[in-house]
Amino acid sequence: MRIDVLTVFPEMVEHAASQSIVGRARRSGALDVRAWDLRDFTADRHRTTDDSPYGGGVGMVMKVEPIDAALRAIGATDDGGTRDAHVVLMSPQGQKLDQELVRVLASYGRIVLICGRYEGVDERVREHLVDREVSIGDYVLTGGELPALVLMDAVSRLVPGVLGKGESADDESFSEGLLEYPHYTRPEEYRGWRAPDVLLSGHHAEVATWRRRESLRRTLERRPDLLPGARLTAKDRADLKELGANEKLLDSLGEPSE
Ligand code: 4F9
Repeated sequence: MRIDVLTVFPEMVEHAASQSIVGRARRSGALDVRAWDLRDFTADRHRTTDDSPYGGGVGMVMKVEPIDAALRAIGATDDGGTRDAHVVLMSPQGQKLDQELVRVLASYGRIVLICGRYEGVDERVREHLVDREVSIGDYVLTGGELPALVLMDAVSRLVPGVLGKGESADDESFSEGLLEYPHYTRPEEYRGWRAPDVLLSGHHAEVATWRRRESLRRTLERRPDLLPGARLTAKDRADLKELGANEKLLDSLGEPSE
């Protein structure tokens, strides 16, 4: 998969995307990530990417021309404006990123992430140049670079060849729509804090049952809003009832799977 990032801070994106699993995937060829400096697509002596807002007011607005020029130069759109990539504007006004949207974005062969700044991006970028706007949550940031890196991280781990064999299993919990069960590793006891005996028992079936129940317990306690969208068996429902789920919640669950 190819991911192009348009930004006024290409070093920030380049640095983050050269580390860890994304960095390894780039070196292996599974991912082609390119950070572009919007200032390289300006035509004036000062390489201006933003300007004061028409109508007055504080702050600056990101200009449309460098973004349009960059999209054409990198082959994301042709001269007729036809898109050869899925173009995303990182914006607090966009659709909230969740694992379902991550899967949609991972299905494209090529995406372009445009990093705006909070004061704003010329509305014509939204109107004519992008396919969708994506937000990573309801808080104000100084720019779209960190959101772009969050999106890239989440999408990359679904691209074939990015995760190794041992790394890839853990999408399961979220694809089931539940929170992860608790994890423990050595030592068995630390300052009197013991790891649960069942995990040390070597009984694989009991471990699996315990983990499923803990996933259900956690989701019920912390994120009950996830339960109606989760894949639940008849046994899961019975466990939820035993864990104290109320009637209203139990009624809101879909038909059992399996
Ligand atoms: C973008 C915040 C996406 C949340 C972009 C300032 C942003 C953002 N999600 N904030 N520029």
